[in-house]
Amino acid sequence: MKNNTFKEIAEVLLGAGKVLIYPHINPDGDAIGSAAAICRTLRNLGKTAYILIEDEVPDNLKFLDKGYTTFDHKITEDVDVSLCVDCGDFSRLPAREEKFREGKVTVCIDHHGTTENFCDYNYVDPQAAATGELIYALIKEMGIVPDVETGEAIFAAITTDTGNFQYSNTTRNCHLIMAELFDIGVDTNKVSVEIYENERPEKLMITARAFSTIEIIGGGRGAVAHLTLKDMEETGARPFETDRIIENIRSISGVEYAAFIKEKEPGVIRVSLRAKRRGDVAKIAADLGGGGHVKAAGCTLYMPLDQAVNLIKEKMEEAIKAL
Ligand SMILES: [Mn+2]
Repeated sequence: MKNNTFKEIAEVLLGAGKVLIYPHINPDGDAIGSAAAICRTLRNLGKTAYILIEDEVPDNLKFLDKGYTTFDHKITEDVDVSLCVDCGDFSRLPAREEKFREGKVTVCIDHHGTTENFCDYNYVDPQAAATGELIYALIKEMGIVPDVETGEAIFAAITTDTGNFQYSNTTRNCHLIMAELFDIGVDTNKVSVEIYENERPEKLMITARAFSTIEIIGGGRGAVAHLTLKDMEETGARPFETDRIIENIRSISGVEYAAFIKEKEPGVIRVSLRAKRRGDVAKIAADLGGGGHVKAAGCTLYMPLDQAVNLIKEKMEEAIKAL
């Protein structure tokens, strides 16, 4: 699998009149930040550019969308370039695949290790903490100094995919880019407040409910929490507002394995698993028909909630014994 160069991809974009940008489904900060940064850059160059989405942009990322995103496949015809960002295969843009293929040239910029070269031009770097890092390099290769708004989008991409520079994927390059963003005048505190201190009370209510169910198992090395459908209804929380609960559970001192178990529908249970230092949750998830990474994985179980909680506790106890 061979990457194209940023120079080759920069030339493709500079030669295009109309570009549609494709972030992955359930878009996160990296997907939206990367897409917004390149969309802004292309528009600044006088090109027609939109971000074609199939899911709502999460509330705390809406500030990045300055009229870039659209659900409308007819927004522009004769697309020169279909550019997918932070997204490595058609299963991550299912409702947009046909439109994506309509582009005269297809380009993929991504950092997922599982991404195969599936476009005409590809740049996939699993060492990059965020696709935003790659988009930043591409913009510079286009000969452009990013403006403040572009810089804010790049910051959003990198801060969210690195757990605000805490995760093991954080590199010197992430911090070098931050230094350059300061040089162009990005107010990182302002953007951080938008992303991280912009929650609805309902999110805190549902988080409190999940916390109240925390069980410590395996002699302190495991923690499990759960939520029922009723919890979601009574608090009025939105589905994505429980996304970060699992990281909070993992943050407990001494915990190596964390699980967050959520009833999506009666008998349909979504399980999120995390490992801290030594554990491997990919194995547990795969055993249960799911998948993911060594430190972050998940699966769906088709059984009553209490049964799912017990099953996960058993699996975790086993894994903790093997630590
Ligand atoms: Mn990413």
